[in-house]
Amino acid sequence: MITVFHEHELGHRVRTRLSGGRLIDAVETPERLSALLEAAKQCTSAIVEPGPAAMDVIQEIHDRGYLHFLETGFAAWKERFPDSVELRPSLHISPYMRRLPEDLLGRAGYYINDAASVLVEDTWPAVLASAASALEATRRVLDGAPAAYALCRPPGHHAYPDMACGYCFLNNGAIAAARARRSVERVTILDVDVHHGNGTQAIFYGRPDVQTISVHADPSTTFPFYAGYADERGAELGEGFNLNLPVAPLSGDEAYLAAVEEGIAATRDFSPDMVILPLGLDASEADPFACMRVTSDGFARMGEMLGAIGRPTVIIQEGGYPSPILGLNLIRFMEGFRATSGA
Ligand code: Q9C
Ligand code: ZN
Repeated sequence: MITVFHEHELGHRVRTRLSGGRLIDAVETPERLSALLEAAKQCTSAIVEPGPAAMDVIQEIHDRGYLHFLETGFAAWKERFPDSVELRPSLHISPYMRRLPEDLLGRAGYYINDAASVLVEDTWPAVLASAASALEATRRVLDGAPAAYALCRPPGHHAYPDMACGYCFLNNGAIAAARARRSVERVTILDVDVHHGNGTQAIFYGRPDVQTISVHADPSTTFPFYAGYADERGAELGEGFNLNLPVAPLSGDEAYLAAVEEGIAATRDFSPDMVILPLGLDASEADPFACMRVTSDGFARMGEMLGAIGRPTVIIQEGGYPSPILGLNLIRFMEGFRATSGA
């Protein structure tokens, strides 16, 4: 299996993170990508650079005004606040107020869900490169590779059509699914990041052609809090095609892998032509978010279980933050995946 990666993904250097009312060091850093890239060199066959991102596919998922804001918002922010290095709004829309204003700060609060989703100087090239990696990996699998790994950063699964959320700007997994749907009929997105794939769920909530499944820490205790519950099953034509599998916080391998197994059973029932696998490694026992206690052996077993689905698979990097075993967890996952899929 190849890894797809573009060096522009190493841009987008956000310095800070707001946690418990304190501004502390960021964790969604270029350094986490470097650690994953070193691991990918050890456990995949080659590192391949993607071609340019297909804007027409990105526009199938994302709103034009939002894309324009991502592309131009930081430069306009710099003009208004010359000494600022991070575009981070101090207010946001709510269910009670959701008009799109003209003002830049107003638009920032419209298009950005939370304090985690910060725009800096080179955010746009980084998010485009991240989506380009997802698209290139998808193209290779459509062309006959059994699997490909898109080393995407920034991650994507929290991003909505018109809203950045939880470090995510463009929903790489959804963009991959949109590309896949041009060539195949049925796609499953099976998300094992420790946080609910809320953006992905919303994008496909009314659709029966893209099944969305997410295994994650129970949102009643864990970000993104406001979605990801088991009773969210899809709407209208999409009813029954969204499956949430919340796991009690701080669970270990057995509980997390039991939920993954349930997701795999639902995938098999759907019988997709392609599986898109948003792979977060942040369920790790060593992850700084400390939501779950999955071990490196657990990631190896997860890889074995997911490889055994036996469908063409695009693995898309989501979360997973700096720890001494971040790279090891990717290596162990890939070893497991290869053992059962042959990819
Ligand atoms: N103290 C991904 O893993 N932080 N995003 C919430 C609560 C947001 C995680 C802070 C976590 C987002 C792709
Ligand atoms: Zn996550």
